[in-house]
Parts: sequence; C-alpha cells; structure tokens
Amino acid sequence: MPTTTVVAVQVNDGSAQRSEVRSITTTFSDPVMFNGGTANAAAAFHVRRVADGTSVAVSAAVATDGLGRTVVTLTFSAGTGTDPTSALNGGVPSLADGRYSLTIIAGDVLNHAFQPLDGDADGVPGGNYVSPDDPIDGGSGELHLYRLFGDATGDGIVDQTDLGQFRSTFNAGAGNPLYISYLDVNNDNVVDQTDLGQFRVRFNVNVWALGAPPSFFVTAGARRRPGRRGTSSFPPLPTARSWAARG
Ligand SMILES: [Ca+2]
Ligand SMILES: [Ca+2]
Ligand SMILES: [Ca+2]
Repeated sequence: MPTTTVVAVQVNDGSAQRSEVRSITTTFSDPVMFNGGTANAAAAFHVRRVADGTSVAVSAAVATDGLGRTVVTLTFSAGTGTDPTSALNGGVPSLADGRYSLTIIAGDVLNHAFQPLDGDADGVPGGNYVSPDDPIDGGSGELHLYRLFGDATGDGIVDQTDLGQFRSTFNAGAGNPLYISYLDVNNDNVVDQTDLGQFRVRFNVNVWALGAPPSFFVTAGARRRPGRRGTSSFPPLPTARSWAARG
C-alpha cells in the first residue's frame, strides 16, 4: 500500500504575489485524521520565521477535495509573526515580512490504515514534512514561502517591476479595475499615500537580507505626511543610494 504524502502546498490562492500572505493550503494524497481530532488539526502544522525561529499561531480549516483527499487551509492569528497593519479595517492577518518554513508532524497525521504521514516522501510511513528552503537563486518545487509587502511579482524583492504595479494602482479604490487589494496595506479600499509609505520603506529590500524583526520597515507605522493626502501625483521614490545613506 502506498504511503500517504503531501502532494501540494499552496500559498494564498496560488498567485505569484507575496505582498500579503494570508493562507497556506496543504493537500494530502489521501483522507487523513489528526491527532486529537479535526478540531486539533492545527497542532500538526508549525509555521516558523526562518530568521529567528518564531512560531506563528495558526488556525486550520479541514476540508475534502473532489478526489476525496484531505485539504487543510492554515490562516494566521494576529500576533507574533503577523503584520498588524495587514489586519487593519477587518483584514485577514498576513505573515510579517520575512521567510518562513512549514513543518507537518508525521505522527499527528494518520491515514485510514493508521499509518503516520510519509512527510519526507521516502516510501516509508513517518518522517515530518519540511518545506523546501527557497534559495535566493530559486529552483523547482520551491514554495516562495515568504512575505514582503509590495512584492507583487513574488520574487522576494521589491524593485522597479513591483513599482510599476504599484504605480498602476496608485489612487485606485475598490471597484476600480486598477485596484490591487494586496497593495492596499491597511485594507481601507484605496491605494494611497499610506500604502505608498509602506511600499517605499521596502523598496530595494529582499527577503534573504531580512533579519529578525524589529526592523525599521516592520515597525514603521502607517504615517501620513500632513498635506499630502489626496494628492494625485506619484512622489519620486528614493534611490538605492539614498536608502543606503540612511543606514
Ligand atoms: Ca517517510
Ligand atoms: Ca518583486
Ligand atoms: Ca490603503
């Protein structure tokens, strides 16, 4: 009998952006049961920030797909490891900036033969699932399990390409086809100066260079500069040189 494995792990809805990361969905190869029952499913899943090992509290929604396989969608509880700004105005909390790992405890996930999950996919029951490393140079099978507000392209850096998308949605509100919700950092249904402020502090930042928070861009509040609200012009962004000069 084949072992039960993890067949897919998806970030958000599977789209590329990593500006906001609000869910991780795991699909198993078979129907599975969880140690302590479905209500305790979250205990089998551990999401940690790579930089400092911080655990993120998760909730787990357990479902069955059209093939009868168990599918678990994790969402993140506001608090350690999430970005408080992402939860403003009723937003679903996003992971904070940084790289993350997902571990699924094999012994907490049993198939109908009561065999533990073959998380390491070596054909033998047992062995935790551990998400791949997401090296900076990419690679097949990587999950891009990281978050950096402004990273519309999902490559782990906020750069000119992302800026192009930010510009395209600047001053757009919900209902406008140009509105991009994952660039609306505070979920107030418009991409404006507040969101620009959060984008700006991450410009030319990449997730592999991020240490453990608190970092200046993680703790930076959504500040508005007096008199700038409602302007339609797009202020120039600082160059990499000027950011470096800030130290
Ligand atoms: Ca195994
Ligand atoms: Ca990017
Ligand atoms: Ca906004």
